[in-house]
Amino acid sequence: MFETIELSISGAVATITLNRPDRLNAFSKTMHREFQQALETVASHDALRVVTITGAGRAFCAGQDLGERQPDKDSKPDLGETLESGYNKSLRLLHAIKIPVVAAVNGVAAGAGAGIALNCDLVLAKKSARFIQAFSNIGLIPDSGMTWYLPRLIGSARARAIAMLGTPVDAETAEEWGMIYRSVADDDFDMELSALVDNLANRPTIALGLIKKAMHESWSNTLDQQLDLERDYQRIAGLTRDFAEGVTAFSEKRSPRFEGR
Ligand code: T3D
Repeated sequence: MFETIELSISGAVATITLNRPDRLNAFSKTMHREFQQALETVASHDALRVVTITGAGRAFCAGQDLGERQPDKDSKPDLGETLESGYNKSLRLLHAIKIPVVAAVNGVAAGAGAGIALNCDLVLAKKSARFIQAFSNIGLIPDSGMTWYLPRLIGSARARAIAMLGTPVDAETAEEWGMIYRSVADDDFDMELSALVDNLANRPTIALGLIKKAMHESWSNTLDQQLDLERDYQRIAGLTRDFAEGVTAFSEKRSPRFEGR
């Protein structure tokens, strides 16, 4: 169905694989379109409880396909327009997904490739992976939300340095800095990923979706606004079957069987 990505759905778990390994999964025009279609499919699939995004081959994603940005002396590209219809549209779709999205960073994540990973809810990376704010190496500024996320995640000093210098950050350092959730030994990556995805898929999905939204909105809210938001979202969580099951399981001293409802 797709040329540049793979979308597989197995039970409650969807996996989107960026699939242009000979270009390190760089985003071509077709890939932008297909990635957006995959995100829309996932968002509208009621039975899903977790989504994973990963890369085929040795890389996660090398950002924009620079083969499509070769200089042309007669016309200059409008990168504002390509961002709006490409990464910005995708990231808005990604944030609107009501279930957890895991970035499984199997190798280098550069430019907007790093951006896509850091926009996901949890980032699990192989120890050998690197995150590169490659933008300034080619005369651009970080996009895909990186000027927003980086100072918040790792502090302004480090954010400015890696954005201006394009210095690669290895996965262990990324974890230490709070840029990603965890880095794991390459040999353990598949096992750790599957345990993480399995755990998420069996947790109370509606609550996880509300946690995702609440955490995201907290960046621009005052404490007072956030207390209001917690009141409203907790009201929704309190009406779910999973809340009833959680309390019943606690009283019966057994593990809860959450259904995501
Ligand atoms: O344009 C807009 O719409 C605005 C939005 C921009 C968003 C952005 O993402 S801008 C940043 C674009 N990305 C980059 O600048 C990263 C470029 N790539 C690299 O710096 C390096 O390839 C890596 C550090 C990612 C990996 O290095 P390495 O040594 O492991 O691999 P390599 O040998 O450089 O790459 C392997 C192949 O993939 C190679 O092709 P070849 O020689 O085997 O035919 C290389 O050209 C290709 N490749 C890697 N990155 C890209 C790419 N081809 C097209 N576009 C790429 N981004």
